[in-house]
Amino acid sequence: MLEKINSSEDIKKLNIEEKKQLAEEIRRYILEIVSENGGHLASNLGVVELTIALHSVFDLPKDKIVWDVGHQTYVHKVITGRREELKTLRKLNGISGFPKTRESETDCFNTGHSSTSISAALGMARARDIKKEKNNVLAVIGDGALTGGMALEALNDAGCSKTRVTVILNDNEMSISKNIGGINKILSSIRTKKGYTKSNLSAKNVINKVPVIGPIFVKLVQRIKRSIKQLIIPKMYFEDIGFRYLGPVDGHNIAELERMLNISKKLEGPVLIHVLTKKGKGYKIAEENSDRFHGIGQFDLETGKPKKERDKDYSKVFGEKIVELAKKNEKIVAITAAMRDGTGLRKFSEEFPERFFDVGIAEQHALGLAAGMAKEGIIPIVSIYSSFYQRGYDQVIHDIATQNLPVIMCVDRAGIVGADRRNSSRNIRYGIF
Ligand SMILES: Cc1ncc(C[n+]2csc(CCOP(=O)(O)OP(=O)(O)O)c2C)c(N)n1
Repeated sequence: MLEKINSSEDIKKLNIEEKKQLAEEIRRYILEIVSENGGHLASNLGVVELTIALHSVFDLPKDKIVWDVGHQTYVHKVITGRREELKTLRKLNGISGFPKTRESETDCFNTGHSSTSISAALGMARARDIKKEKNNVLAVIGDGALTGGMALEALNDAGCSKTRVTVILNDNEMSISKNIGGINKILSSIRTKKGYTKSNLSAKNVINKVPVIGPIFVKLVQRIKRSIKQLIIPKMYFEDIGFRYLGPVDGHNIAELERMLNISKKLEGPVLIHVLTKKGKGYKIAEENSDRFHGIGQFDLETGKPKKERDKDYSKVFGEKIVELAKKNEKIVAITAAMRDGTGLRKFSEEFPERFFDVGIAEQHALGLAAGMAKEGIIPIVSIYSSFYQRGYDQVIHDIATQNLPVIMCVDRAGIVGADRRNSSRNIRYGIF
């Protein structure tokens, strides 16, 4: 099946059973490549059905899909004519592991840093309206990336915009580690309320067909339903800020996903589809250890064990040292922006849970938080990858440096980094893990 797929058009010709088979073949293919080359595994295994459904319903490149972070686009690349090239992943001059507009016209926007997709999609949708065109624009964003301030700023703008744009929330309850924060709590409460949208939409379609009285009745019923919904689904956050909320939908059920996507196409204004997926889906070892299989080096497919043990690197030394120092000085706290394991802070988080702060993918906030703590005599150690420090540039200057506050900033993955050396002209990622 896989050999026959060279573009979205080929996907559209398949029936559901064939698509299911294709999903399994794509999983196997990605597993083989990533176990050999290293790469982002768990997130890609989680979006196989979602990507197939998106390509079944939408027409790329006319329709635009902006993938947040972009680490989950291997499936999209396989489908859009880059199946063989994917074998060059993480090799010199090889294919990029992220969307690259110069690689394919179906990659409509370059990503890498988290939480940019809703802004970009809204921008593309507004541009479409100005040009009086009709195409669909979507952002696919994870629940982790939704903790980033930029995503929340964009939701705020999109929600009241009346612009036809769709946000697909790929909710697998994980960032790299377990996702955190208040919005994640809202999502947890919605996750369990399956099937609301289904009854809501089908009832609306039937009643709407009754002449004159139908639409008035629909409005009344909707108002009542909305109040009931407020009771059933605590805090309809997305509807309250102006989105039409669809879901939650099983992200591994292609037929159900296609049905939801087709509904979204007919709706005006901003829509959010809440898709529930399992990180690492289909490869048990990754399902059970999705944090370790988020981004991984070469590993043995049978056992899931790494082929090479990690050398003692900066992060490891840092992780050991900070624990040693924290034992001697109880004012030391550690702050991470969703990168506990990558920055070597796991041991610290286990030994000093009350002095460890994972703030989500929120580098600006991490630095602002550290500034506040330092002002009050605490010793905050903030560890962020070099590339992501860019997000907190203003906070470093405005909140920390100009007030001369003693915040200790540790820069992980600075310079040219071993396994990250995808620095050929097409793959520059400045050392992002
Ligand atoms: C600004 C920024 N900070 C940190 C990262 C590192 N990072 C890459 S993916 C990821 C987790 C994303 O979680 P989610 O959006 O839920 O996607 P999933 O992998 O779970 O599908 C993180 C923290 C990043 N890419 N950009």
